[in-house]
Amino acid sequence: MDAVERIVNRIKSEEGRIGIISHFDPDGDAIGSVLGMYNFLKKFKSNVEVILKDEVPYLFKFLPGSGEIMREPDGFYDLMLLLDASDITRTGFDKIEYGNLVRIDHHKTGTSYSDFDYLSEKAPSATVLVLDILKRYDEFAITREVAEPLYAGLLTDTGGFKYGRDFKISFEAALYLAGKGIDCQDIAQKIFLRKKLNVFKLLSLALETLTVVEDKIAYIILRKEFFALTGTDSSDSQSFVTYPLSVDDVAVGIKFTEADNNFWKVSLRGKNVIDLAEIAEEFGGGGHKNAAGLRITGDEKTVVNTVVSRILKEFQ
Ligand SMILES: [Mn+2]
Repeated sequence: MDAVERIVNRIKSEEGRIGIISHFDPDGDAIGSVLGMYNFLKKFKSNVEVILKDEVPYLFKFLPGSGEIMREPDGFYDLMLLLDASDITRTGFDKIEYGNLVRIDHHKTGTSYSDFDYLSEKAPSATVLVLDILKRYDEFAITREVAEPLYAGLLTDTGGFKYGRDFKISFEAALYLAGKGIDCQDIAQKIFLRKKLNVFKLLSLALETLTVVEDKIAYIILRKEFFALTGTDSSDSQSFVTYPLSVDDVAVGIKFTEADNNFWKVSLRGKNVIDLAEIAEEFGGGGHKNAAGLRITGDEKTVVNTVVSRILKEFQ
């Protein structure tokens, strides 16, 4: 029995409460994974819940089921499915009660929880791993409202099919999902072409901070005041790290976001030159080779200097 079959049997045999959960600050893949799984399992189980700590960003609210997401766990879950998250602490909840925890994820780093875990860092998105499981469970139940969130996760984690380790996996999954009645153009338009004007005002402030270091690293800084000035929040800047990464010759793009006074969220994106997951891990973060994140405390200058000089070391 392979991992996919083990996990399918585990879910099928569960007669109690099933929880589906992912990381805080959810991105397209986190939301796509939990909603794809949820919309599918609802067809077979009466006791399934989906839980995310933070609100679904505006751009993903069109995904079917997004209005049914709970904002905190409610009691004991016999089976908890942790999707697109390297560790249960990434859910952002202090206390979650469960009998069995199963992790389905494509992050390079993280914790293994059970014999039913399905982990593959080759997968371009966690939604592709969810798709593997649902195909084996019952292909005929992969309807449009299941396929749409799964496609959204694949589309966003690959940056619109720009990033990935094995594009064959991405395109095969995309082709399969496109055959399930979804409108790929409409989904792409809704996710990439619906920015509010104040998001551009935020971007304009962020781009004023764009700095290139030794033609290898470029970064932008999102100060707390920028969000207040433009009436935005950090979820509006999820894709901004693409701008420093887009600078010619630069190998690493960084986005520093001030979450609270002296508390920073740092996003790292790469062009397949150095392993950013390893660097993020040194700071207690994690991720993938070309897309990783970490959190760090300090004043702006110190934080920027610490992260930039650590990455620069990789080029010496
Ligand atoms: Mn992901």
